[in-house]
Amino acid sequence: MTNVRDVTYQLLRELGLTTVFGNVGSTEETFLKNFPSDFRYVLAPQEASVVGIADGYAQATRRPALINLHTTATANGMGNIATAFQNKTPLIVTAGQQTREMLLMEPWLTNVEPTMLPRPWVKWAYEPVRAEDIPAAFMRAVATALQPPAGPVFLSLPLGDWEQPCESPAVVRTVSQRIGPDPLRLIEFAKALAEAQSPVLIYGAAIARGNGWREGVAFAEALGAPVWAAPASERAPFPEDHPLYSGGLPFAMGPLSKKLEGHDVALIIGAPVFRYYPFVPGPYLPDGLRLLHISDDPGETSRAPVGDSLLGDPVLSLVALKEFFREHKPKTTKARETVAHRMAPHAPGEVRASREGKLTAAQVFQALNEIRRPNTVLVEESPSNLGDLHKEWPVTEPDTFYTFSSGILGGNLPASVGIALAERDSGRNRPVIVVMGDGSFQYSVQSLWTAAQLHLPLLVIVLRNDEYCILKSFAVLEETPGVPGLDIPGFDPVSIAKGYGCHSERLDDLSAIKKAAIAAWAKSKPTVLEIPISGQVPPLI
Ligand SMILES: Cc1ncc(C[n+]2csc(CCOP(=O)(O)OP(=O)(O)O)c2C)c(N)n1
Ligand SMILES: [Mg+2]
Repeated sequence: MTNVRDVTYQLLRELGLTTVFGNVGSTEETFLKNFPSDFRYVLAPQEASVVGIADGYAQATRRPALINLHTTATANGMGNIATAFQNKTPLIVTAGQQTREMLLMEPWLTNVEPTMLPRPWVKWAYEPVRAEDIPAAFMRAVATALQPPAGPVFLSLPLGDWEQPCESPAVVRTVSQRIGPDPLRLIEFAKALAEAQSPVLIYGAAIARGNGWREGVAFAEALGAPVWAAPASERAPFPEDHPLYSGGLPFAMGPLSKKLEGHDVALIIGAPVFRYYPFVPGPYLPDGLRLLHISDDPGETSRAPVGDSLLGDPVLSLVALKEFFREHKPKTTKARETVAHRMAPHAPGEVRASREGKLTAAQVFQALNEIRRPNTVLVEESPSNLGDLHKEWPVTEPDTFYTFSSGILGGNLPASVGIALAERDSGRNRPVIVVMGDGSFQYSVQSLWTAAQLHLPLLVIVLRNDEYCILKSFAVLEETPGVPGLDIPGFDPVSIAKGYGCHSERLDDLSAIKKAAIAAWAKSKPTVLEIPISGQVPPLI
């Protein structure tokens, strides 16, 4: 007689979900009992790391990832679940639940309202009403996670359900992952662009997620319009060495609208309108600019404060739009200005030695850029140094830049672990580097243990300025002097990293940094380089 566990594992096998990213507790052991040898369990010693690793793995493999967390302790992973929701990463988040026999009186580890806990950051949350509904609930979870906009879903699974009889095999279904754009609306958009005197394109991360660099370049060249990256893009949507590339738009109203002055039609595709951060008053758009918007996320198309939207897959839309421009004479072949600060929403500093005698972040990035291969995958969570990073490290190949779409720290270090694992699993074996602020490094630092246990040659750069520098910039902008808690002296990243099983050094010399970075990618364990950098508070905008 087969039981719920057998049927569920067979379904997972058929769906190709044979890696479980997890952190186990008593309420999950019944699911994991006699763990099949064709499955792999990737343990991370804290839930935030589990979710972040799975997010990176799912993004890098372009496949859903399966997560198993511990009942209410799912809450420890909530920040990264929220990030995955905004990253549009399909994650099947599961968690054990106390046994149905005792749930009514709420024993230890009861997930009291399991479908409420992860909201609003999951597309669907469910606890099956009957044990034998679990396999079909998994199938529905996968279908829901994959359909656009993709995102995390949550299943709460009572621990006593797995041995329950379940006679029929699960039904395996497939769903499509792209929604075609309305052809009539597309004609309207194409006409507006063709008639424009000075069109401009704004490309978003969804183009990268949809593997659409080629299609994005082809359309931009056919139209002959400069291309901006949407503000704070979590993926690079366009080659940053292309002559039409203009840089990243700032993430504040006034400054953003200033950048678009002089254009009469803008098309933003695959991003929200717009991703802002500080409130800098100003118009959404400059006078005389008509905004067109394409996204496959109805949340984005409905909450846009300005512009006319079209719901549809960004890459399919680019392909369809290009057809209208076959005979078109491109208006331009070059961006108007040379790129001053690429994707970054705030300005880079100068590359020069600091007065304190410490290296600047820009010097470090310049050195790393010199020695890296073009296909090196860069992951980033280094808030105050973003401008310098994008200036010194142009992203010129697809799928070589990842960061979070949420601003919730703690997602990118574990994501880099998942990405490095995906590089190895896929056989691509591209080098992976993650650049972390010393504050950001702390939030999901446990993921280093997983990277060490998996023998991943991940290079982690920790920029040590002993402060939450970006918040000092914010305090200047917001005119809030005297805020406590912005200095973080006394951390020892090298000891922390060694404690998790990584190779680690503190380096303050550029040639030593270059040598250590090259060596890191040839190692069978992660390397963490702590690099003291000068304290400079760059302007936020
Ligand atoms: C989980 C989480 N907690 C707190 C914050 C608020 N926050 C934003 S930036 C920042 C400091 C980042 O410091 P660090 O990584 O050292 O970068 P630096 O600004 O020094 O470059 C903090 C605490 C956040 N965004 N996410
Ligand atoms: Mg810092």
